[in-house]
Amino acid sequence: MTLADISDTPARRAVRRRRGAVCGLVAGFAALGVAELASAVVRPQSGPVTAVGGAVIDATPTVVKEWAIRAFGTSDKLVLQLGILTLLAVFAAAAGLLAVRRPPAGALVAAAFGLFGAVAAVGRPEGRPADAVPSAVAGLTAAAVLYLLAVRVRAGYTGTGSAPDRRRFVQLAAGTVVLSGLAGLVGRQVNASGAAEAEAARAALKLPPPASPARPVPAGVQLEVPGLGPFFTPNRDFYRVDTALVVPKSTVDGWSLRIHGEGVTRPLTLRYEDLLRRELVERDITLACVSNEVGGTLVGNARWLGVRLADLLREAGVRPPSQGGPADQLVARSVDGMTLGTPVETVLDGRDALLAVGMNGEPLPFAHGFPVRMVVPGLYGYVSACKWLRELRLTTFDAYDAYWVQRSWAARAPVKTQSRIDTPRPYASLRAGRVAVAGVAWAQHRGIAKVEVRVDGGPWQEARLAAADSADTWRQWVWEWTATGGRHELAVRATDGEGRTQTGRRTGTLPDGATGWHTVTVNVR
Ligand SMILES: Nc1nc2c(c(=O)[nH]1)N[C@H]1C(S)=C(S)[C@@H](COP(=O)(O)O)O[C@H]1N2
Ligand SMILES: [Mo]
Repeated sequence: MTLADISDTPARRAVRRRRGAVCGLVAGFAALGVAELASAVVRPQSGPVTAVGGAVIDATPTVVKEWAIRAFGTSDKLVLQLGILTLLAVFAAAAGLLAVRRPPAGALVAAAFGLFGAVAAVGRPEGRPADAVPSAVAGLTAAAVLYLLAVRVRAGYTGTGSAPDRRRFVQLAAGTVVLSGLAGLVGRQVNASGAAEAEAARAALKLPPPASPARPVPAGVQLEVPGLGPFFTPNRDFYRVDTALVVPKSTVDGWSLRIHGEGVTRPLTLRYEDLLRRELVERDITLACVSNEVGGTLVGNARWLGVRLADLLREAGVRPPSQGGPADQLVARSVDGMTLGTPVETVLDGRDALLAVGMNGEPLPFAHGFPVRMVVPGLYGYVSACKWLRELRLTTFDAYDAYWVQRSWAARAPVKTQSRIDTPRPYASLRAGRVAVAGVAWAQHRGIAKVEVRVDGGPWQEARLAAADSADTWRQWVWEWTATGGRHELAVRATDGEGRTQTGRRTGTLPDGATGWHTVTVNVR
C-alpha cells in the first residue's frame, strides 16, 4: 500500500484527476511548441500535426474523403487539422490522468505518441529520415514534462508535500507553457519567413511574353447577367483541391524536371530557365475536378502560360501507343509525392497539353502548383493537372496505378459534359415576370454546342449561348424565363461539340465524375 491509497477520498481523487488532465494538456502544448520550432529547422511539413494529417488523408477511405470535400470544400484541411488538435487534447488529458497514477506509464504513452508522429512523418510519400525529428523531440518533451508535473501532483496529493509543492507545480506548469509557447512562436516565425522568402522570389519573377499568345477572347464571352461569375476565374477564387496540408513553397533555383521511363530514348532534365527559354504558349483552359458534384463549384477557367508538353515528350523520343510507343501512361510526380497518370495518346493527340508556369498573367500561385504544373484540356484534374511537378515517367497503365487510382478512382477520366445554373440561386424568392436564368456549361476539348433549360419537367427550351472562346473553355448561357407564381424547378442540360447531349442519369462522383442535370428550385411571388 502506498501513501496515496491511504489518503484516497472521492474529493482528492477529483482533484487529482483535474490536475492530471492539466498535466497532460500542458505536456501536449509543450510538445506542439517544441515541434513547431524543430519543424522550422527541418522543414515546415515535418511537423507532427501536418505529418499525421497527411497520413490520415492518404489512409482515409475515398467515400469519406468525398464527403469531406463535399461538406467542407476548400476548408477540408482546416477542419482536419482542428480535428487532430482536438483529438490530441483529449489523448493528452487522458495520458495526464494515467501519469498522476503512474508517472512512468504516462511518460511512456507520451513518448509513444511522438514515435507515432515520427513514423507518420517519415512514411509520407516524400518523407525523409530528418522528418522524424520534430515528432521525436515533441514526444520526449511531452514525456519529460508529464513525468515532472505528475510527480509533483502526486507529492502534493499524497500529503507528503505541502503548499510550497503546489506552488512549485504551478510554477513548473506555467513556466513550461510560457517557454514552449515562445518556442512555438519562434518556430512559426522562422517557418513564415522561409515562406516569405519564396513568396518574394516568386513576386520578383518576370515571365517572358508568349511566342504563341492566346487567341483574342471574342467579345461577348461574358454575359452581363447579375449572379453570373466572371469568364476568367481570378486566381484567388480558383478552386483548390489537393492533399497538401502545407503548400509546398519552393524557389525556382533548385527546381528541375526529369523526363524518363519506357520508350524514352533521350531522357531530359530541365531547369526552370530551360523551360522559360522554350517557345511559350498561352491558352485558355477550363479545369474541373472529378469530385465536383452536379451544380458544384470545383471548376474554374484560367489563361495558362507554358510550354507544349507534346514537344518535350517528342524530344525525349516518346511515341504514342498508336505509333508503336511502349508506354501508354505518363506518370507525373510532385515534390510532395503525389502521382497522377495521364494517357500518353491524349497528351500527343494535338491538344494543348501544357507544362504551365503562368496563370492569368502571373507566375503560378503556390497553391496552384508553383513553379510548374501540368494542364491537359479535356481531362479531370486528378488524371492530368499535377501541381508542384518534378518528374515525368513513362510507363503503362497495366504496370502502375497512380495515387487516386489506388483509391478506387478510374485510371482514365475524360471530363463529362456538364452545365450549371448560377442564377437564380436555389430557393430564391423571385417576382413573377422576366427572370434571367443563366450559368455555365463545359465539355473541354469538345466544346459546347447547345444549352437547354426546362421548367417543371416541361419541354426543353434553347438558351442563348455566350460567344465561345475555345473548345477547351466553358461557355456562359442565359435563358429568359417568364416566371409565373408558385414553386418551380429549373433544370439545365448541355450538348457538346460532338452532338452528344448530357445524360440526365444521376450518378455520384466516383469513379470517374458525376452525371445528371443540375436543377434549382425557386419560389415565385
Ligand atoms: N501535387 C498535386 N497535384 C494535384 C493534386 C494534388 O493533390 N497534389 N490534386 C489534383 C486534383 S484532384 C485537381 S482537381 C487539380 C486541382 O487544381 P487546382 O487546385 O489548381 O484547382 O489539381 C490536381 N493536381
Ligand atoms: Mo480533382
